[in-house]
Amino acid sequence: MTIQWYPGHMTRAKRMIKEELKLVDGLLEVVDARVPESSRNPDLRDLTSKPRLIVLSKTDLADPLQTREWMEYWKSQGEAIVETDLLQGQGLREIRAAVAQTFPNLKRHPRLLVAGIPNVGKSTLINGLTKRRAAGVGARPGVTKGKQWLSAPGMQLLDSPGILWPKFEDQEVAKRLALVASIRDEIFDQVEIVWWLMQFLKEHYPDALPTRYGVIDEEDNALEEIGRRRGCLLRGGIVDFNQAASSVLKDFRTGKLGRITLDLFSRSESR
Ligand SMILES: Nc1nc2c(ncn2[C@@H]2O[C@H](COP(=O)(O)OP(=O)(O)O)[C@@H](O)[C@H]2O)c(=O)[nH]1
Ligand SMILES: [Mg+2]
Repeated sequence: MTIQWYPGHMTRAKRMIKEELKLVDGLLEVVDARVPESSRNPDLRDLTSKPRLIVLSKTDLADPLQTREWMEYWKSQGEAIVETDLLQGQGLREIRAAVAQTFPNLKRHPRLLVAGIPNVGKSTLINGLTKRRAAGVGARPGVTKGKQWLSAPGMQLLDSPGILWPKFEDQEVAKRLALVASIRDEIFDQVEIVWWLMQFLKEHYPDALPTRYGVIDEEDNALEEIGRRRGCLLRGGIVDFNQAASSVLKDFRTGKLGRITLDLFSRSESR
């Protein structure tokens, strides 16, 4: 689903984005509301000074209180930002209004690039704005063919999204990005990132695991306990940790553990 980022990939992605940015009047930067800080690209600001609208995606999966804090903070920084639940088509009208407001004097519809790191919802956004049926959603980013413009009400979109590389400034950021499937989980052992998630939940969302799996008495063996309760068993009744981890991961990604934000506003160090 996602691509592995080697330095060569980043260089190529950066070159492509630079070319794409020359063709547009501005961009829609898609950011996952569960990782509003970790899923932003640190170099984007240096690449262009063209107008940018931040589109916060997947707010249906994120903690609404955290989303509000991040929104208020970014607005106080002068950023234009819209929150969306793209699966429900929520926020599209607000995006159109914000775009119209950003380019009041343009004689034609503004041309925009939809950009973001993998899996944040770029294709879903393009489909929503252009009212196309789910073409290419979730697909592995492929080779870009000749550029075309897609017409959408009030704007023109470049046909393929700009794929940004994530920042790997520390292992925690990388783990959060793996949890939301923006980088390949194979970078880590799945048990390791799920273990990290469970510690995070215990500290910041203490009801999440008990609500889904029941109260866990033995904290040290929490994953084993969950595996046993979910029937993730090998021959002889031994718990299959990989299966248990992948079941917790799936529950997190589909919102079954509740609405959770991994980048907590209060703990952010970039402010
Ligand atoms: N729950 C939820 N899922 C979303 C939302 N937007 C996109 N998705 C899902 O996230 C996955 C990745 O979306 P996609 O548009 O392919 O991301 P891209 O890699 O940035 O183009 C797909 O399974 C989408 O259905 C959203 O707002 N809420
Ligand atoms: Mg895509």
